[in-house]
Amino acid sequence: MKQPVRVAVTGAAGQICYSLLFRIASGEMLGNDQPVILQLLEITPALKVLEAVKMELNDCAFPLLQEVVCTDDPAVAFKDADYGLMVGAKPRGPGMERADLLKDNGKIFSTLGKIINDVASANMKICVVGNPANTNAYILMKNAPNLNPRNITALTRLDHNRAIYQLAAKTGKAMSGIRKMTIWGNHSTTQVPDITHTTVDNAAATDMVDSDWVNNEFMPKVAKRGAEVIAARGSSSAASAANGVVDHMRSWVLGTEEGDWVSMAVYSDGSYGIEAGLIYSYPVTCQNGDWKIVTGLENSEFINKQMKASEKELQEERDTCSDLFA
Ligand code: NAX
Repeated sequence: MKQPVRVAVTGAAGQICYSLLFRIASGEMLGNDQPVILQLLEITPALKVLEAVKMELNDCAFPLLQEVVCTDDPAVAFKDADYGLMVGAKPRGPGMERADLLKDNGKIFSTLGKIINDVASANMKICVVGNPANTNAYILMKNAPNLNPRNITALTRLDHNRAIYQLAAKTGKAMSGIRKMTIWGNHSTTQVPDITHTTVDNAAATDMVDSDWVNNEFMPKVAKRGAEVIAARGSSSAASAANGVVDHMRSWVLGTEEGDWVSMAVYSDGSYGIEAGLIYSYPVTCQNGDWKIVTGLENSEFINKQMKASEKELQEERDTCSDLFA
């Protein structure tokens, strides 16, 4: 039996976590031979609900679940954590500007970054989910200089999976035959869902659909899918977001499949002309617990322009929050 690993999860009494925690405990995220200790963080008023989540986790009798810690103290939640899933954040309320959301949630991530810097292992692998995810990851990174910046990532796998579904639905092919989907940029409506290099049953996706559908239906549909779910459900995507986190971490820790890649928002090294240091979504392959940006892809002028627009949005978000990091 492997040694248990510690998974810290914030916002643990919320919607996404009500799906996510059970899938981590069942072994779907880190492998069905990997025991886990869950270290769950919530704000004080949500601790009672969190206790109920703990009761339900225990009542599942998951063989891999060794312990569940519930706390409102980030220093307890992140102590010696091997993985950090940063879900906790405020949702955007009525009449709230994007800039207000940036400021409010940015503060959460600057505070947590400082605490993580002191108590967590320098090798802790982090996935930021709370919005604005890329910029929150950037703020956390700037406040946690002891951490390896390569280990601070943000979630765009939900967008990636949404894109696979849209292409499968359009072509009438199985999702399992789709490889090399790409989401570039920010987890926002400026994201760039890109099928230029995608294959469907080993054939080029671009030969199966016309560019008018790609540019005017597929791209906006994927980028605005979150809003479509909110409009139908009354609250934001939860189970599919949790599934995105499971996929993101599983690919990172256990590796991507030969001949495929996944989308992750990672620390930019300047690839594809994007400012180095931004947390930007790229196609990546993963092996031995590390990710690598796929290089050398030829992009059209149209895609390049969209990628630059998403980079610009990230630069602006960062500049709005510059008081939250040195
Ligand atoms: P909920 O409002 O259901 O849950 C959030 C939880 O976080 C609440 O229980 C709250 O008490 C807790 N929380 C707030 N501040 C905290 C803090 N400082 N420390 C610890 N916990 C704290 O939201 P949920 O539906 O779970 O969504 C969580 C976040 O994910 C939101 O910011 C949402 O916008 C974002 N999303 C990100 C997605 C992505 O692909 N990156 C997609 C889904 C989702 O929109």
